[in-house]
Formats: sequence, structure tokens, C-alpha cells
Amino acid sequence: MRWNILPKSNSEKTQELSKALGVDNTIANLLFQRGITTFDEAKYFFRPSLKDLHDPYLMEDMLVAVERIEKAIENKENILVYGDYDVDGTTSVALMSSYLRTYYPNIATYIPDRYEEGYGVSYKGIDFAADNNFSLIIALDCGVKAIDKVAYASEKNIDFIICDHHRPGPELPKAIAVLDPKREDCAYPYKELCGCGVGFKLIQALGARRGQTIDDLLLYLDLVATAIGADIVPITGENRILAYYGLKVINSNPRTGYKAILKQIKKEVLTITDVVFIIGPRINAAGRMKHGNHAVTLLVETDINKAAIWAAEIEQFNLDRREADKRITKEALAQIKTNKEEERKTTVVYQKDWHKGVIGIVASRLTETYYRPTLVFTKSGDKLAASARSVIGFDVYNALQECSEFITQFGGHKYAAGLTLEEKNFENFKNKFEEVVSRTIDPKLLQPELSVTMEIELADITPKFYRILKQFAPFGPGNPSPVFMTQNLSETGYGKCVGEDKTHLRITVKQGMSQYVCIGFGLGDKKAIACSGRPFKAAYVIDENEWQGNVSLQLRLKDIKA
Ligand SMILES: [Mn+2]
Repeated sequence: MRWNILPKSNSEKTQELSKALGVDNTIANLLFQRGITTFDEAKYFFRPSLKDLHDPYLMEDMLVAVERIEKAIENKENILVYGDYDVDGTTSVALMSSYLRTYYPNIATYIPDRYEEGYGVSYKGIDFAADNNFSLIIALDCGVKAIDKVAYASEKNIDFIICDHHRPGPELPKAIAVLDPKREDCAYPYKELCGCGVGFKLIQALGARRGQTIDDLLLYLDLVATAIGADIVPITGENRILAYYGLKVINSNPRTGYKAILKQIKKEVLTITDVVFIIGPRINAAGRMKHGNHAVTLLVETDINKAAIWAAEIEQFNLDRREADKRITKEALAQIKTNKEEERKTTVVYQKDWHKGVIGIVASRLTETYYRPTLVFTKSGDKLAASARSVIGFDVYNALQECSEFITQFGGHKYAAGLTLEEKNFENFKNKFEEVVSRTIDPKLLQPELSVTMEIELADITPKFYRILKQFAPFGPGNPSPVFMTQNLSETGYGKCVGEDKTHLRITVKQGMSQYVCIGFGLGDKKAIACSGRPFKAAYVIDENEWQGNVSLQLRLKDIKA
């Protein structure tokens, strides 16, 4: 791994900040790296406050959206809450439908089928609305580009309110309201909300007209925090406040569906990372293995006994997903080996019976072994379908565009894309993709990079230091968990490989008077470096380890080098 050590600022300003806050220079530096340079900014960061949430009416079209929903309720219209099958979509639908149902019964939900209808607003969904006498659709986490579909609905006398966070095209759909902070004409001060976040702003606006305050809406923040984590939006500004309070809800009194999920998991306090890796995959598994509706059903259920049944169902989808994911990854790795493709610049694998719902996850996994642009194909109808994943810094969407002569259809963005092609074009495509990537990729991008926040000495890790560090959470894009680096470490002599297949490394590092236990997941092959008797350097995250009720600090190793 390449270590990229972020620059450290030693200006007078960091010293001023460290004095003003009463923290050491390392903490002041960590704040500076995050753009926090004054006492007030530090206060906003360390003490997230619901009072700092923005007025929802600053969002373009908000008032029209609220008035249309109020009119629908007055006229006893049927309202269809529509959203995608992923975590952001299903949590959005659960949020909006459960909020509206607290005072209006004629609400139904609709999640498109991942395989039959695909991503976004579908004609089938609109037909469903028309056939069942719905006259208003609230679309969440999708719709900002659904120009033709909104027009089609309009012909059938169905109005649309769109709550999206994707970048709009040159033209907006002719909906009653298009709520999207990324609209160029939208003055909303924070642009990085997720779909569920935009939905939350709409219920905040609806609530304000009914005399509700933010305290009345806190119970919806468990959903918002989950969507923020799973949709990989920056955890900065308003998102950080929503995630912070959402985690509090999850850890104190979450909705019944969460209680049912968490009952099956032994974990006392969930961090945002836990939410992403424990709750996220379970919600997603419904859409991948069966149908996203199952996730919504669980998220809106208020009866604990019923919720337990839905949660068990979802647990099974997740187990199936995990098994498929493991098996397919193994088969794909074997394919790369058998075909002796280790030296290529791309990974392109295909097997006709791989589950379409997990090929994206498998593509991500394969990049852990062969760090290069990756495509995983399976058979879909009479065509082949693939999920693409890239490496940091390389635009796989552009690369696919250059191969378009062999592709039937493709879409996506810089790091993830999907495509279909004719089976007869597979080999040509595979060769062309390899040719394009080899020609255009900067070779250094093919080595994974580790972003190191700062170099410190082990003696810098004091209880106070760690206590403040914890208050940097919740971590995520825009506010990464700090990775530290320390040089001149020695190992105390009991280092060993641990875990079922001995792939993890457990060592104790020492520098001067300080020593810490370290765990390095997947770093078993670095034992020789650590235990050579010569000094080495390590990059790590500081972590808490709880064992038999005792909490101690440990270092979670990211990498070590001689
Ligand atoms: Mn989204």
C-alpha cells in the first residue's frame, strides 16, 4: 500500500486554536484538516445541536409541496409514497409513509422490483397508481430525471412531488414540486443531504404547519442516520447533526423494526459504521434477494411480535445474500487464477448462474484482492449484465464509454456502473476494456492508497486525547476516522497470527515507555516485518477493546512497513 501522509499545519493559527480550546496541537491539527479553524466552528462540530438544522422552507418548491399534500388530505385523495429498493429509498419511504399515516390513512407505498423495473420511477409504478385511484405520488431518492415518466403520469391525472438528491439534468420534470438541494436554483444552504434527508426536510415543513417542533420528529432520525451512512454522503454540516441525533435514537429508543433487527445482534452501542455494516446490508438484502417491500414492511411495523417475524425473514435474506456473495467471490477468484489473468490491468469475470443481486458486492470484493477496475458479469434474460467497480482516481464510466461499440446499454458514475451486452460481444468487450484501461490508467492508481492523517508518538495517546478523539465521531466521508502513523516501533516478542485461518495479526508494540496491543485484520502476512527484531512503522486507528467488561485502548493496524 502507498501511504499518503496528509500535510500538517503548524501555523500560529493552529496554536491559537489549541490554546482557545485547551487541546493539544495534534487535536488542533486534526480540526484544521477538517476545515475547523475557529472556536465557534469547533463548538458547532463538537456540540451538534438540532437548533442548527436549516429551515426546510429554504428549499426551492417546499411550500408548493406542502400545500399540495395538504390539499390532497383535505380532498381525501389517495397518496402513493414511492422510493427505490436500496437503503436510502426504503428508509425514505418508511419515513414519509409512517409520518403521513399519523394523521391521514389513505397512504400506500410502492417500491419497484430491482429486476423487473430497475432503478427509479417506473411506468409500471405509475400504472399501478392509475389503476388504484392514486392522484398524488411522492417520489423519494429518485425522480429528478424522470421527465417522460412524470409527463406520462400527468396524462393520467397523477401529480408528482419529487424528493431527490441526485444531480438534475438540464431540464427538470414537470412535477408539482421538485425538492432537490442540488438544483442550481435552490438556495438551500446544505447540498449533501441524502434522499431520506430531503424526505425529512419535507416532514419538518409539514410538521411546522401543524405546530410540531423538531422534538416531535426525533423518532424519524434513526432512519435518516441509517440512510446517511449507507448512501455514503458526507458526514458534515446538517448531515452530521442528523447522524449524531439519529445514532442517539438508534441506541436509546429506535423504532420497533430496528429493535427486532438488533435483538439478533450482540452489540451494545452502535456507531455509524455498525449501522452501515449491520443494519444497511439487512435492509438491502430484501431488495437483492426478494423485494424491497419487505424492508419497508419491517421499518414501519409497530407490533414487536410481527416485527420479529419480518426481521427473521430479512435475516434469512441476508444469510442467503452472504452465502451467494462468498461462493461467487470464491468462484470468480478461481476463474482469474485458472485463466492466468493475474497480470492484467482489469478484472472481468463471467458465469451465467451468478446471482444478479450480488454481483456488485462481488466486484467490490474482488478489488480487495486485485486492486484494479473490475466487472462481474452474469446472464440476464438473453443478454449479459455486469456491475463495474473502480479504484480510487480512475473513472470507469469514461472507460466503458470508450468500449461502447460492444455494449448494449450502460449507466452509472465514476466509481460504479452497470451495463448489459450481447453474449457474442463478451470476448471483444473484455479485450477492449483491458486495452482502454491499460492505455489510460496512471499505474500508481493500481496500488491501493492509505491516507494517513498524521504522525504521532505512542506517548501522545493519552486518555484525554482519546476522549476528545471520540467526539470527532460520527465518522464518514468528509470527516474520516483519523489514521495515525508512528515510526520506530518494536514488538515485545509475543506477536502471532490469529483467527480461524491465521490471516490476522496480533502484536504488542512498544515505543519508549508506551506500549499497546494491536490487531491487524488480514495482516497475517506482515508478521515477519513486525517480529524481525528490527524497528518498523505502523499506520493505525485507535480503538477501544472490550473484554470481560474491561475497556482498554488498542490499535487497529491498517498496514506496517519496515
Ligand atoms: Mn440516495
